[in-house]
Amino acid sequence: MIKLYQFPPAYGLPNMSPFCMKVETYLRMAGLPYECPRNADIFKSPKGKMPYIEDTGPANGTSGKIIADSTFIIDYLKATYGDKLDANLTPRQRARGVVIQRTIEESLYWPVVYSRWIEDVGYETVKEAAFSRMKFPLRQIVPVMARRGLRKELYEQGTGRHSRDEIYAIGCRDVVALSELLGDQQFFLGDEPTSIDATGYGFFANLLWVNIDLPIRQQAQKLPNLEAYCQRMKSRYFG
Ligand SMILES: N[C@@H](CCC(=O)N[C@@H](CS)C(=O)NCC(=O)O)C(=O)O
Repeated sequence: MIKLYQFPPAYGLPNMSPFCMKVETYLRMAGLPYECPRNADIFKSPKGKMPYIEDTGPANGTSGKIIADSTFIIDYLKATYGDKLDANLTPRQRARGVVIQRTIEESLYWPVVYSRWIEDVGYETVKEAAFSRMKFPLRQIVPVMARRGLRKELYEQGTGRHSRDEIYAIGCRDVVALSELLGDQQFFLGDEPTSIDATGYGFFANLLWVNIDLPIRQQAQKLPNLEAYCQRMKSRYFG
């Protein structure tokens, strides 16, 4: 059995973490049974981040193999259970998938983090969704510490050194480019879903369907193919 350790669902989405939602989406796309243990503990994650998985294999009860990081998890699942989703991709499509993934996860991710954690309107929304079930005084202390940590991370990564306008210029440019690459196709690499769509859905659903009314979301809302894409993924895999 595959155990997916991740944050609890929030905002009516499977997960408020696009990386967690990516792995859950992939598991559904690949038709792999999984369970999400309650109270997953980020401090038990080998890389100190969510998601991670434990795979006890077909013989449930054997000591589980633990893998952290959404991309390495998907690599492991492909190697262990087969890779029907991407089997027929051409080298050009694979290359396009890598570049789309990097744009979403390594570039667009940071303006999204900024809008959620640094902007007051975003912070109030994530605070309510992620921490309101914690006991007092943790629910007051933990979000402040998380915000401080992410501010530092943004600065060290580089995005946090730009002005607000510059950060949204980066994010909006990524959103427009990704919408253009999706075009009128059903999925990012054509009319059949492939593993890159786990990333696409995890991120764009989190951008479009979490009510944080800031420039990056406003930009995505102007591009109807992104909304249609998310609806398509939702009804196919979470319907
Ligand atoms: N490269 C990692 C990124 C995972 C990641 O950044 N997870 C965030 C949530 S979106 C997290 O766990 N943050 C908590 C922290 O950094 O303390 C992956 O692909 O899984």
